[in-house]
Amino acid sequence: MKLYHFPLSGNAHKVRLLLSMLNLPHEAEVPSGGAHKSPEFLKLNPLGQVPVLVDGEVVIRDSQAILAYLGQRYGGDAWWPQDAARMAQVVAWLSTAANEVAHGPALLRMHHKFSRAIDVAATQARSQALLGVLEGVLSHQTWLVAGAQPTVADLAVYPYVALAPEAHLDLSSYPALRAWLTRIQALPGHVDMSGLWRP
Ligand SMILES: N[C@@H](CCC(=O)N[C@@H](CS)C(=O)NCC(=O)O)C(=O)O
Repeated sequence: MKLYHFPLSGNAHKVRLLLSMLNLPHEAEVPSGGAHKSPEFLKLNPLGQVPVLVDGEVVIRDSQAILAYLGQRYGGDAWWPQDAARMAQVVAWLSTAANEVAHGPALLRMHHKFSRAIDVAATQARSQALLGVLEGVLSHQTWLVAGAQPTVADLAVYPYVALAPEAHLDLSSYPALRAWLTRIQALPGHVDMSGLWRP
């Protein structure tokens, strides 16, 4: 298996986490010098973005899609539930990762860390609204999809929330959310990334 990633990409970090937690051997490659826009790379991902996973003949772009693939193929029922209702709950959080998280904390981090021009007030408001929703959910359950074990939903949402300090987001008024971050960081196979919130 081969993962194309950037070290500072929260989307790639989701995949690094699951590969490590599932103990799946893989090589990792960082497309450097704009190689992610080269004709060769665009054959793997026409959007010219990381992460991309190549598993034999299978090529998958998009962090959420990769989590679904790895969870279903290698993770068993715990990471990717087979029950239709629970699977739908996982997919709902994958969708949240691609929408509310991407347009909230992830975008705010792009602004503060990489000087991306954005509507800061609107993005802060979206981020705070999301953190409030997560706090509410995690106040009465351990994982984003209720159950004894984490699913890929947790890994999809985790990186850009855990990177809150780089987005200049204060987590002090979200105790349940902070406890969830700590639980994820305590999972066997958790891998570090620079900029992550720590208790
Ligand atoms: N929806 C995609 C977004 C991927 C994405 O935005 N990748 C960024 C790094 S986090 C990237 O490769 N940016 C380079 C570019 O767009 O040129 C996913 O979840 O994987």
